Amino acid sequence: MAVDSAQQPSAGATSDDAAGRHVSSLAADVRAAVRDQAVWDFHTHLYPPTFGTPLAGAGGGADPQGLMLWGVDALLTYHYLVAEVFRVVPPRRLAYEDFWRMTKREQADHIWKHLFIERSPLSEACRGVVTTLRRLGLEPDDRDLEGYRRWFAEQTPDGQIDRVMELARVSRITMTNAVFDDNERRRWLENPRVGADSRFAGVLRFDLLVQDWPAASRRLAEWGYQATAELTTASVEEARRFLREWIDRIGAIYCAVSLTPDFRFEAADDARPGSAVLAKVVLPVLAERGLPLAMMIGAKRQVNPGLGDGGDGVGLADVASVGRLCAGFPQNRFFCTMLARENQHELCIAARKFGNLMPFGCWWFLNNPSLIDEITRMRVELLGTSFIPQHSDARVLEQLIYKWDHSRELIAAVLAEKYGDLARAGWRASQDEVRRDVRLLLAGNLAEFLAD
Ligand code: RAT
Ligand code: ZN
Repeated sequence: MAVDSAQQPSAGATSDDAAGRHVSSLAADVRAAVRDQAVWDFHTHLYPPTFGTPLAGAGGGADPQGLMLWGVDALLTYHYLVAEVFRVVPPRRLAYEDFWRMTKREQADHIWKHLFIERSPLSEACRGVVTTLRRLGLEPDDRDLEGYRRWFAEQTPDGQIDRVMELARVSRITMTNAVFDDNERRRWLENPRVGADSRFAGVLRFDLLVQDWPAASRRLAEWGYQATAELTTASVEEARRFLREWIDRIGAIYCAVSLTPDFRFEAADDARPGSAVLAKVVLPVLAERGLPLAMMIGAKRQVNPGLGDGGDGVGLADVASVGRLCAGFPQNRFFCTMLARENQHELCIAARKFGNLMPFGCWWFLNNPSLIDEITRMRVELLGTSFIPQHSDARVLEQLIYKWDHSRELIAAVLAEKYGDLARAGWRASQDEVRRDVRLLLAGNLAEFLAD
């Protein structure tokens, strides 16, 4: 078909010149589209104030065990930074127990002193604190921790959620509701409306069920379900009842499990307890409810328990097992992220084979600029727009700001380059087309996969 003359390069100019001009305006369009598009954050550890908060802010009592973490002391005591401070003040100089005995404020002082004042905060997690303070209108260059504390003490938890969501342009925050966590479980049982905040979406997370069925069955039995260590027909029925009840209580939009690198799935009749629980309990209930399962695979639990949440390591996972689940359960949908850099290519290939597999995010130790750039680039090359490029994994509310600022910049740079390559190949994406694609990446793919 003939090309419309209006789209032809002007007389005297080569089509390469026109493509070059297009590419430079395109880069600006892409950056604007990525900056403006509200994101639905697929996976966080954030909660609304109804779950209690250790930092009350203006007007209100603090709940020391509260789950909503926010404020500068919480930012500084993020477990990524706890791990980093033990590199510069090793346990032979400050024992783990002595660190954990300190108050949050003392821990924050310790981290601030050693990671921000006595050396420059160059790591990604440190830079994140700096970006966050600046975008909140504070001046990180002042190095005034007490001043930042005073500012946070004047905010309310609820108002801070709105402010942060606006600054980060996050339209919805997906929680991680860990049913085997007694503190959280109690809050759901005591207040059925604890999760009723339209800014947040619930996710039922049940690692123990798949990772250690005998231990999970003991908890279920304590809670009144007739579950036994042996996965009998009666046990399967009771475990299904447990899942259905908690999916309803939480209003879960999907269910989730974190699996260690040694996780294997061979076949539906696989005798391993984890595989059997997936095949007989989890996947049938999720198929019946039309909910996907998110699998996060590759964290080696508690390689160094002294570091608490920061003590997990990473290992190579088995992508073939994920492929077998997708093939064996075509009626189920799977989100998947893996922690090892070396798994990323194979996971993309698996996603090319199985339409019921949606790769997501650059998780935890991969949530660093060089790796986000590499992984996003590879995913675009192999999957086009059909993946979820990032989730924040924020544990502290204000982290949404830096996690999304930093990731947006990287995603935009990769996309600008890819649209440029496409223009040089002869296909110029319009501004509307760019915005459409960015919407898919930052919100639409997730919404469509959930709704399927
Ligand atoms: O990234 C993290 O904060 C980890 O501690 C984990 O929470 C991980 O993301 C998970 O969901 O297990
Ligand atoms: Zn997480």
